[in-house]
Amino acid sequence: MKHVRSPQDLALRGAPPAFARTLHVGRPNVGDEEAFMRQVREMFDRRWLTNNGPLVQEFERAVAAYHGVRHCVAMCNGTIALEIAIRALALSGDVLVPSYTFIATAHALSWQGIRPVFVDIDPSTHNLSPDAVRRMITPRTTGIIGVHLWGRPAPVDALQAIADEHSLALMFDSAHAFGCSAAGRRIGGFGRCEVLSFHATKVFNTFEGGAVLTDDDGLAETLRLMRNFGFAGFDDVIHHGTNGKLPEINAAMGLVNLRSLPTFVAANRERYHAYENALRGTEGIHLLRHHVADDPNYHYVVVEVDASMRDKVVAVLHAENVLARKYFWPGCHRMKPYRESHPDAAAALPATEAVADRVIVLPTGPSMSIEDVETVASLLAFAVRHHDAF
Ligand code: T4K
Repeated sequence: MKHVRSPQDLALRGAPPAFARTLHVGRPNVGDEEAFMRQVREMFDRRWLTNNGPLVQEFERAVAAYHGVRHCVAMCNGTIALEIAIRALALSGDVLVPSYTFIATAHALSWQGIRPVFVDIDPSTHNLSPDAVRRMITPRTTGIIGVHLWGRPAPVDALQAIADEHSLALMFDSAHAFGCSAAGRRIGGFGRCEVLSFHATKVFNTFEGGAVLTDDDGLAETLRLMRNFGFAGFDDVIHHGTNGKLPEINAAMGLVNLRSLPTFVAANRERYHAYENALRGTEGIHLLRHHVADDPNYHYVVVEVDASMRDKVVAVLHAENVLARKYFWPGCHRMKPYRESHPDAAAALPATEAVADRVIVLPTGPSMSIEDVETVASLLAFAVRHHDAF
């Protein structure tokens, strides 16, 4: 087997790792660097660096058109975009969220005095379970935040039906889902609004950045006011607000990367299928598959192994310079702030607990060759087969 050695040879026991350079989950995708530099030079000539400059406006139009929505309100990162969207929707009391998500989804609520109520997932999709959502609704509930985890669409229709039935606001954390579709419908137009992240590690990045997408004109207007301290003119503050503005240089990166997005997604797709082929039939490794009707960005390659071996397998991969990640272990409800405020949450989250103990996210993207993918898959299979030896 190419590059894969016996347990005695593995780096854990002192041998050099399989990869001379580290393979990261989330290595940034960068489009045409020269085009970016040209945009930056023009930006300096204009001396317009932030606050709704021409690049931000062009970027917002492009992202809105790409997602087929009326409004894209760009922000400085996805977390601030979540916070501002939550406030603009006037959520309060309790809001239902998955625990199996990045911590920002929960923090965006608790940061503003709203209690995240952690809801279990469907273990086959890693997304919110509509039945579990129904069970957790109380008179204190004001909203639901669905997460399209790994770019797999959340159960958008079922969540909307529940929200309508109980008069709850529904929004989505779509940080992973740039360019994804749910059965032919592009992510971006579901619920009252959807929130994107353009962090460096995402399929589409602006260094840091985020946005709220919505078809609601009134909501978009409120979001725009809130991201700029509530200013309606030079001297006129008509709304509470904060500083959520996206600088021009980030928008320049976004405009350049948007042109290369099809290339990034094609590279991800090819690597996903290479993993699929290499791991087909391998006992003890389950690759999370996409629904045939969806059109994913393939940015996260997610496998599950038995919980008893997961950490050992990750340690072997790390020793081989494959920086696989245990996203999103241990689940938000087990992170210190929520462990303290939600001591009994685990009882309602059996699928979350099981999945969080099983998942490994593998590196992918244009910076890896197909041969790299095959080597990582071989190492993974090897580590699973021999986990008892470590
Ligand atoms: N909702 C969800 C569901 C999210 O996943 C996120 C963010 C958000 C909301 C909030 O959006 P933002 O406020 O971030 O826009 C990361 C990211 O910081 C975070 O953006 C992301 N989700 C989360 C899934 O992952 P870390 O701590 O794992 O990332 P970091 O900085 O360690 O980078 C991961 C790997 O990427 C590293 O091993 C090295 C590599 N890397 C990273 C950077 C920044 C590079 O090679 N180059 C780089 O420039 O949290």
